[in-house]
Amino acid sequence: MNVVLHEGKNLPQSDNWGLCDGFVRMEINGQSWESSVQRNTLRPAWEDEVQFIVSDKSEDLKITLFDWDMAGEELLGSLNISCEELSELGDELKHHLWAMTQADEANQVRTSHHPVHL
Ligand SMILES: [Ca+2]
Repeated sequence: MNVVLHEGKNLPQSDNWGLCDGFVRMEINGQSWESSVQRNTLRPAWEDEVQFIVSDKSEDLKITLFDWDMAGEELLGSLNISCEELSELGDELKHHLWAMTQADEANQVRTSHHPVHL
């Protein structure tokens, strides 16, 4: 399964001396991937792509949004969506999913995917 991480918007200003340094971690079936860090912006544009090996469409893809900091990372929100739900999004337009994170309704991350091939 290929997942494309496009962009985020309305990220919180979580730094004292700056905006936000957003990055996203995706995990599924013991596989983990991290995007690049988009420094000092509330509207990051990652345009990163990752490929996961999926054996069961009912598995959840866990998408977690963080603010990068010198001292570590700060959790901003996360979302779980099953591969089945992703594949049911259907045509090209619906491949664009604005995923509302659960921790803060203002945090949004847009992902899209290509059809799941099993
Ligand atoms: Ca930061």
